Amino acid sequence: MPTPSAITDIDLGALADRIKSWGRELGFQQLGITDVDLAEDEQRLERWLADGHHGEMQFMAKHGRKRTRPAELEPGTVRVISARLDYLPPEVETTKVLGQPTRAYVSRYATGRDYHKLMRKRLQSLARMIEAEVGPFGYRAFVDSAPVMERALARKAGLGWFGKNAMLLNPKAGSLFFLGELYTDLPLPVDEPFEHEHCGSCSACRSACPTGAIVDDRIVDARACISYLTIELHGAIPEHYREAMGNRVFGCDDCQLVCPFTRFTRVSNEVDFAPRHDLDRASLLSLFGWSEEEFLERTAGSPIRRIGYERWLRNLAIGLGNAPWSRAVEAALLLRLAYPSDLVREHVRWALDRQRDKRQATIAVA
Ligand code: B12
Ligand code: SF4
Ligand code: SF4
Repeated sequence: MPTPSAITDIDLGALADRIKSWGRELGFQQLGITDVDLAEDEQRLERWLADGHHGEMQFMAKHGRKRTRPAELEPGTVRVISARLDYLPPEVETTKVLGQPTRAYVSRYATGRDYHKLMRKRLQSLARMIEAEVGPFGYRAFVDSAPVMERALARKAGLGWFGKNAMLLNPKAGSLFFLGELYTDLPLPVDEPFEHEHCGSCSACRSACPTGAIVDDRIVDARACISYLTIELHGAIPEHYREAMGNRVFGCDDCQLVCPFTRFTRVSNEVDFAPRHDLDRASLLSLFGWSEEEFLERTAGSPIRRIGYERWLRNLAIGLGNAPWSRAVEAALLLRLAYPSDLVREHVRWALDRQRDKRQATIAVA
């Protein structure tokens, strides 16, 4: 943080109100302010790590307590401004695509442009607006880019509660939103933490999770989560999860789509989040047919780019293995049998075996 703030003559309560209204002008749907005490969340995180739920995500373990102690990450931090940005584009189908096994399901946060840059820019604009009012002050903007405990901070800042699916849920907006933060040295008044838990006796998310990744209320074992398997995991996807993945080729939304609060989702008209290249509706075959050049060109600026072409083919091969038998699917898979990557070839072989089994079953019935 650049300099300690000269805060002596500032009405901090009025400033907090203005920060929230500037945030909304900038396009955020909600902002809240919290202190930096995450002692309870720290214990839960340590338990989660000790249980190995982070799998290969070493970035979750390697920063010591910086994740749960904001002032250790950014010295001087006494408050965190937490911001929510809704992302579901209008007229985008969800469950319908999931139910069509020849189409690819890309998690709805990822069909348009990546959110990180957009959100960070807005948080920086917010900081500049504050600076124009109070002069130089210490701050740093984060969007899932550093060891920050975003959901725990958001809950403390009053933005929502932890659903049984571990998502931060807002009673009036569901959970299809991103979170970002401004760490600051301004001793702003804090908001009431969100204490009320609205899940009640519902457990729809736990029953709906295709791979049983929600191992307890509010606890996701990432190693079983389709989001982790398709985005974070670098190697082979364990075979026992492949069938359950269905046509989900990048991320997974099931535990949110079944949630009764998702009906309160407010659609977003952000141009950046509008689906590109039909990623909200494309067939598995058309995406599997993309060349590497096409992949690189069409995923420029998209969250999908991060996984690279090899893992993209790996994920799509699983989707095709799960699709109903067709000559076209078998032919497309056969073409990839010579692809120069063991990872891709192994998933293609698995998919071809599934397709052949289904072909034989089809012939037997006929
Ligand atoms: C690692 C990670 C993942 C991992 C692990 C997920 C997980 N549940 O931890 C994987 C790859 C699986 C993943 C998947 C997804 N992720 Co993610 N992920 C993260 C990341 C980087 C860290 C999360 C973390 O700290 N996990 C550790 C666990 C221990 O913390 P936690 O999940 O917050 O759990 C808390 C609760 O379990 C709670 N808890 C447990 N028991 C109890 C009891 C009580 C009484 C209370 C109050 C709390 C409580 O304690 C924990 C700490 O407080 C954050 C960004 C960030 N820097 O924070 C994004 C983030 C959480 N992910 C996000 C999204 C959108 C997703 C997906 C929806 C993407 C997709 N569609 O595929 C899925 C959803 C899966 C799910 N149901 O959680 C958003 C969530 C927004 C929201 N509304 O909640 C975040 C915040 C990114 C962002 N900037 O917007 N993710
Ligand atoms: S994102 Fe999908 S796999 Fe992960 S916990 Fe939710 S429903 Fe389960
Ligand atoms: S589906 Fe039910 S239990 Fe799960 S988060 Fe939503 S309200 Fe809570």
